[in-house]
Amino acid sequence: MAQYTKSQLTELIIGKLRRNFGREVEHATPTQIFKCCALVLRDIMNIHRVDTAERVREKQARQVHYLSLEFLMGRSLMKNAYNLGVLDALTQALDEMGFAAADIFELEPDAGLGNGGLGRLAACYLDSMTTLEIPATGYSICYELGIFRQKIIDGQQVELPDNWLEPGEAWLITKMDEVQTVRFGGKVDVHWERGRAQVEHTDYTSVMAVPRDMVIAGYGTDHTNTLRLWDARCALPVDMKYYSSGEYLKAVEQKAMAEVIAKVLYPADDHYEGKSLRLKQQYFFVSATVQSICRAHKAQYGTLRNFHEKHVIQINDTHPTLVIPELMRILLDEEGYSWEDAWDIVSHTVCYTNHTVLAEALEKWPQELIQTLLPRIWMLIVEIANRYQAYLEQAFHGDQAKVENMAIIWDGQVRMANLCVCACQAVNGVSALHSDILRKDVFRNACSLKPQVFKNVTNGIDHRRWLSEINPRLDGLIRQCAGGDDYLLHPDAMRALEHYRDDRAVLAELEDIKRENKRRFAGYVARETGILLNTDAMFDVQVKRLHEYKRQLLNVLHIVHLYQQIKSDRSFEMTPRVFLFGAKSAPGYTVAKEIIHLINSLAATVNADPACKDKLQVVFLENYRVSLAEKLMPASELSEQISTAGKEASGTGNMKFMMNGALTIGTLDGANVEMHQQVGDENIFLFGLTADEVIEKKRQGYQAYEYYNNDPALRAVLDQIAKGFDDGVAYDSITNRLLFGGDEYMLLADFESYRQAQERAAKTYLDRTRWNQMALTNIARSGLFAADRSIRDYARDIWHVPTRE
Ligand code: 26Q
Repeated sequence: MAQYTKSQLTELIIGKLRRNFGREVEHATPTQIFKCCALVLRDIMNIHRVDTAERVREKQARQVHYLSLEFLMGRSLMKNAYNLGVLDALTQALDEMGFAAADIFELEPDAGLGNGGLGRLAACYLDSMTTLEIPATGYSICYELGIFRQKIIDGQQVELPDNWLEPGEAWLITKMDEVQTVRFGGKVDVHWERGRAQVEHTDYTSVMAVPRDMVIAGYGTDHTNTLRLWDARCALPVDMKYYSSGEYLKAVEQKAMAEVIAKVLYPADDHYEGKSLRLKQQYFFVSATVQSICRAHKAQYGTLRNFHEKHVIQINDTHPTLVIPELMRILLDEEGYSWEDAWDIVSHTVCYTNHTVLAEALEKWPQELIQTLLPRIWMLIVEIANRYQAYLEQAFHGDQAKVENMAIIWDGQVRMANLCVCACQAVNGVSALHSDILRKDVFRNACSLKPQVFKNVTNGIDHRRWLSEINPRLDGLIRQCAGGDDYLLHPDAMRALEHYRDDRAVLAELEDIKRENKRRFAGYVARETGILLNTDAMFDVQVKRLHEYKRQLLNVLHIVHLYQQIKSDRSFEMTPRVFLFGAKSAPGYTVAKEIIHLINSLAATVNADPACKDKLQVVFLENYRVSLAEKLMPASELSEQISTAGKEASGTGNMKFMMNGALTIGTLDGANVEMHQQVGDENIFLFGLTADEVIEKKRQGYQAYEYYNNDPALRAVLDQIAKGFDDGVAYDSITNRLLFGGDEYMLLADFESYRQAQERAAKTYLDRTRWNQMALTNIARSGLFAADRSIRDYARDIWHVPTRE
């Protein structure tokens, strides 16, 4: 790998400053310095990019295309410097110019092009695919506004626009020579000529798709990949030509449609809404992507006949499903292939990852919407659906219940997951339990026909970012114990830490690292909010999107229980705790917003009560995002992973906590199951019903209020929440939902078990040696959750591409 020294970087940055801003260092603003750093690293990566592209072309290598409506990239400056091996040199160069590197890094806006888990997973996977030298491209939309900025005003969430492009677009390169055109609406006529269908599409609206590429650097390699973000522009300018030819309205329409498509990321996660703009976004990005892959392929091979040998398309949840009919369209309408030949290519190219089993998250589009917006795509979906239906009738000997369950079009709706299952040679879940549920429940009928299609790839995280980069002292300790930096490319090497389980010096160092990280985080919170965190207390953290199934409310029930004990018993002794929450709610999700309000009401009361001093503190952290998580994970001690068993597909926050030495309190849900397998009963605080028990209890007729009647502590907690706290806001709508609304996520059934697990955690925390040993074991065994492992699984079992050793 080419290396850059401090003085080389200084020279490059100063050069940029002069050329792009006409400034000398003495007169440069920090933002200008940030931009110049980004441009300098971008140049370096671009040189690698050209070489990589040439190598891939020469080798005629098989390529991965990762399609996702979300890439939650966060910040890139420190990450790119780290991967390029110039982090120290850059830090020194900045220092010499009179700027603190940390301050410059802090200026960068998060690229928040995602909601949560699914989007962050895509970002971690880009890093690993690149580090493992897989020729891969990510594709998404260049949203002008990423996930909204959350402000808490009077205890409630308010959404503000997130304008990340200034100065975030320093990383992007616009490729005007690779523009594609995407067609919407209009009329389609098919007529037959000499046995071949001739498709005529008229009266459509065109939108121009402009690639804005972000180069991705791998760690310890010159291999680079690209994240291609499609921007939407008007295909034709509104000019006099159109005014006079009667095309005036068409031109205005085109401009309006183009401008809105890439405007904003939909901020709902795990909840599907049948909005036509969302469908436009999906087709826009899918069509531009498929056209661009096909164009490059034809330029190299002159034919699409070998397309499936050279490309694999990974569909990140059902959001890019239209890639299936779009590729069919190109092979049939533009290449003139037979249906059978086209289907053979498509079905050997696409793979689908499912990220949720929640019924409300499964995408179903009204058929009229697809029909009007995408008339040709609709015809192709109908043909795929009819052929599949015929196959199912035969395979299930006319069992109508099964045929209906797997149908692609039913009741006027297009079911995207079934379209994926029909077309894909590989369908995978994201944790062992989740993949089991897919096989035995969600896709049981499809699985009975083709069991070999259904696979598991347990999620993973970029351990270089989520450990080494954000927790440098822990990184140092691991290097010391595991014999150097080998673990950065071989995460299993972290296991070596276990030899030091009884080493008092190592345990003391672990404790000291956590203490320093807590203080640093407390310093940040104090500067940003004025709130002083008690750093002697256990940092007990639940950060993730706000959703009922994730049960932030169960955490609240327990906190209120602690508060009531403090208030009713003056001599009540407890392990001091700071409860930290961070969560965005979908703007239209009323219950979730009420829960945020409740947490803030509770926090205000507890924090103002002298009885809680040095014992109990509750803080809601505003605007939880990647860059905040990076500060918080190293400072966390207890990780709350308390979803109703069977509902959280995997979780990835759980892995970030574990790698940074927090202990988990959790249910046997998602990847917690594998975590438990790794560390054993003694190194995790498990509680609650299992996924099977949840189902069994519902079958028997679960009655939430019986728990209220039979448990006085729980009753007191719910009564208090119904009445509310010092601010006088009542939350009976929330308690009524639990008591009389069925308590869908079974909080009351798990409350007592959760309380006991919390008691075990509190008690263990007082035994410092024991706690530190548990933390050490968790870190040592977290290698399984490195994204490198996940990507090797995909490469071997699904993509069939080689990886670096
Ligand atoms: C769909 C249609 C219309 C509008 C929005 C959506 C939409 C958007 C985002 C639906 C779902 C999502 C995001 C889902 C998600 O983040 N799922 C999480 O994926 C993680 C990575 O696999 C898992 O770890 C989490 O368990 C899962 O909840």
